[in-house]
Amino acid sequence: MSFRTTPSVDYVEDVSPGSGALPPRAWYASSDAKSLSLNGSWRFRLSATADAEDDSFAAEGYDAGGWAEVTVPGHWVLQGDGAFGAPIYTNHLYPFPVDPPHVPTENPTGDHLRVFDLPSDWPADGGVVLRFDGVESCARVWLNGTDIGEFKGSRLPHEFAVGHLLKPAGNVLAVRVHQWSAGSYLEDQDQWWLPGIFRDVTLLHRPAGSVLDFFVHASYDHTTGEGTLRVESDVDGRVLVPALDIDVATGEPVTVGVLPWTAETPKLYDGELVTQGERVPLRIGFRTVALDDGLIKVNGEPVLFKGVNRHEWHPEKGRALDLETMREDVLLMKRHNINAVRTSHYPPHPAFLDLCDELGLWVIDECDLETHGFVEQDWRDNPVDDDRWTPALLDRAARMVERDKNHPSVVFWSLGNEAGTGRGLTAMAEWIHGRDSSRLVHYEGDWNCRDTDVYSRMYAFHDEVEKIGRRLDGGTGKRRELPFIQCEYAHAMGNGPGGLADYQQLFEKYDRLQGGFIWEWIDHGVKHPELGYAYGGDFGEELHDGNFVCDGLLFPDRRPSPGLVEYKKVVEPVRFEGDSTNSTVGTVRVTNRHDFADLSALAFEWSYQVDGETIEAGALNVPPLGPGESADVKLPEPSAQALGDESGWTVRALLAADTAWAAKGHVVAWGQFPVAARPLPSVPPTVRPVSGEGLITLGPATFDARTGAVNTIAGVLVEGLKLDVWRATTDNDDGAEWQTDTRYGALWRNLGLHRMHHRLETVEVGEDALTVRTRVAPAAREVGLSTVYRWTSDGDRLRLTVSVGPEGDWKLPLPRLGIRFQLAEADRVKWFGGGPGEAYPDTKRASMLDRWESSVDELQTPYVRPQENGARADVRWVELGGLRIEGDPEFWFTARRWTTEQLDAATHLTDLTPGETVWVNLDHGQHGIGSQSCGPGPLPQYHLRAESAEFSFVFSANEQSNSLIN
Ligand code: IPT
Repeated sequence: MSFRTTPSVDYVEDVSPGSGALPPRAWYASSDAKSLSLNGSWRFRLSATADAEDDSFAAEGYDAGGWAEVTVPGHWVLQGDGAFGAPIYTNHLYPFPVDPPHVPTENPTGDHLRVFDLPSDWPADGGVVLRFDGVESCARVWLNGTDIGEFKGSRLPHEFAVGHLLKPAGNVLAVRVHQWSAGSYLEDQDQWWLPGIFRDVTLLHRPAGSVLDFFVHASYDHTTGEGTLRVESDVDGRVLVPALDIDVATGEPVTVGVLPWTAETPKLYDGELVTQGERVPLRIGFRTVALDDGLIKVNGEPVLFKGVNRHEWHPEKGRALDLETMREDVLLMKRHNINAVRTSHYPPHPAFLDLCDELGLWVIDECDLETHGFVEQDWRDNPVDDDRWTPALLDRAARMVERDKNHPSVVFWSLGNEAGTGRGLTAMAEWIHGRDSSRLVHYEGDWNCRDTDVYSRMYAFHDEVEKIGRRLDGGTGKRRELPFIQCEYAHAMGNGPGGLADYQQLFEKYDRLQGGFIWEWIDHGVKHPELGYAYGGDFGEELHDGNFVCDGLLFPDRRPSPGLVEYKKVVEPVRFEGDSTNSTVGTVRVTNRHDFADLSALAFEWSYQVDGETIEAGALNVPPLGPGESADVKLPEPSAQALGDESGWTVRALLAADTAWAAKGHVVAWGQFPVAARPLPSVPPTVRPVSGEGLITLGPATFDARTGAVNTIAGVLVEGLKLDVWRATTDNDDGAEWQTDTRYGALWRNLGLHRMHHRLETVEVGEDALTVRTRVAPAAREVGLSTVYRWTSDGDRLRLTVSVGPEGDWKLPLPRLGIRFQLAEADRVKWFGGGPGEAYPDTKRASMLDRWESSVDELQTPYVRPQENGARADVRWVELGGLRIEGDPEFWFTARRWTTEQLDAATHLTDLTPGETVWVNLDHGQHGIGSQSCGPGPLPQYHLRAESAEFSFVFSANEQSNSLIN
């Protein structure tokens, strides 16, 4: 065998999809044919360029003993502790010159080597296929010294026939992987660039007469309740479905009564495809997807997508996900009332789709295609509009459709993401429509919907969505006939997204609006020894997009963020509405908001709270309403009525029995209905302030006589109490760079709201009050807030009333409005108000009124880039640090072990070091959150306008002192 000394690497920049691979086909796991996983430790050598090394390493007998090792599946840049390069994060910019199909000379190239024996029971007959499930971005493969081909299409499978090359022992599999290739131009998704063999490598025995490719057609006729099954197979055989008494030849249709598959009721029938040489398990779900009457219907019913965009992500393994992690994703989605997933922006590991079939999620399966970086040159030379690239596009479409066509969960094929428009996309859509008429085609990039079966957009603002819902948006004739989805909306970057409930209301109101998919599922933070989680720029990238890669509903460690908890509440499939006309003897209207399931899987509970304490609870009888049905259900009359206290009902829908995705008792939906309003705290001003030596005493408090600043309350040191309007700006406050007039983060800083001056005007010791008049204003500006602190007491309790009056022409909303102070010691916190998690004006549907308890540390929400977080809404009272604080009216409560300024300056969580003291904010108002990091800002009703305001807090000694709580 001879090897070239300077190997040709022309294939790297070749726009063609590759050579040598077998035609694409269905992905399945055989019941009886043998397979051998080649995952594990491989020998690894990294070169700086594609042609640095010759191909002699592929020869049998090559000694790679001196090479490093990497784990397959994996990305080499996430292994070797930095010895193998580093990840690069860009949103849409290509991290190399746009010079298609050329890629940089510096092209990290990883030679992978694995020597393996066949198991002793490996059959001698038949063929063998070598399958790669995912390699980024281009690979060339040799087996036992023979060059068997090269391929591109990172998140797509490639198979090679290798039976003739194998021997019982000492097989040498050599894979050369180039980080950059012509294929990189088609893979400009907003994510980390992560080269490597990141999905499984498997050897599949192919017995004589085994299955080649097959297509399960399983439709459902909702008018008859019958399903029709027909399995097309390249190799003839029989199709068995014991539970349905089906035993038919391949290709033959059979119609029987079945239970349909839906995401809510994922009924799968186990079957088998049996050919002469192989048995293949089938999991058959009967369902019919159609565009009917301008609506997306499954089994005759319109569906409402409560979806999420899912990138594959693991903080240590990147896109090399294990089965447990995939399962965790699906379980978390199901437990949060999510019913749909868009596999942004490439076909996922095939096992993920098995889980969607089994546990029930509607899937938009998206092709591995994005050319977003061409937007920088007005889409000139866009590969999707250049015939030379069309074979590569068609290859990608075919590899997706053929691999995934047997999954009932897949209802849409998506051509790709952010690739502009062009003939190549049309060719893909035509091919897909021709190959699989049982599903719909999605693509967002063409608002004229030339090639698609749905009008899809991303980040459309609420008002435009409403216009589309009302069919007042115009557009091409074809578009006007189509249903609408938001394939991306509600950008979950940092604190947020806000405005979810307002979108959901629109989706539920207008038939044409069939829901949407939150951007996105998980923060792509990379676990980092010094930074906690790294994001763009942390690896010294030449170009990067910072923490735009951390915009998920899950933190990198898969802990749900408040955004996910909010989404769960907003899309809950049971709605409870109170009857405000009938207060004490309540009636609640229960609506089944499922598209398919009745309520028989749920149990219902009621409870009655007085002053936040549950005093009675019981089961609630709700009829097993069908989808869309409502019933008025009477709440039992509570036997005890605590007069004079705030009271109200809480009702819950819970799983009546264990399901495949959550245990019995899991709460699916809830509602709360007030009965008696809270009596506001009143403190008769019976005690007069007394001036002493440098101090003023008023009831339980002492003040600095010169400044009027409070020193102690009930013996507790209270430092630096003053008006506060600043918050550490959120990603949504800062807004995306392309948004102009509403990027409040920068506008607030420019105005100086983060460095307000407090000018003391007067300290007035009156008959029954201590009054401190101030003016709070930023340097260099004429606007200000006249701020009066009025302190009164009844001897035991101390009341502070803050009156704020804006002066000058305020053009901006305020970030927050309230007071802040410092406590020397505080750890446990108890409160009666919204919880358990944080909430802001447009993110507070999930905030449940109750009594809650937490430590100060647990109040923090760990956004990967630190920012305002952790406020608790509608707080009636809070106890911490030896004080009890009641609000008139309710307030927003925040406590942290660092200042807002420290939070604002931090770039990673590891920048935040707890100080000795605890900083407390009690806010009368918070500005909304919105989703402006890639969408609309907070809707006007959630703006905190600079207006006159008055609010009070009543301080007293916490009877259960801090040490007792601990
Ligand atoms: C949209 C992309 O489709 C998605 O991949 C991601 O980048 C998201 O935005 C933002 O996080 S493109 C949008 C900038 C119009």
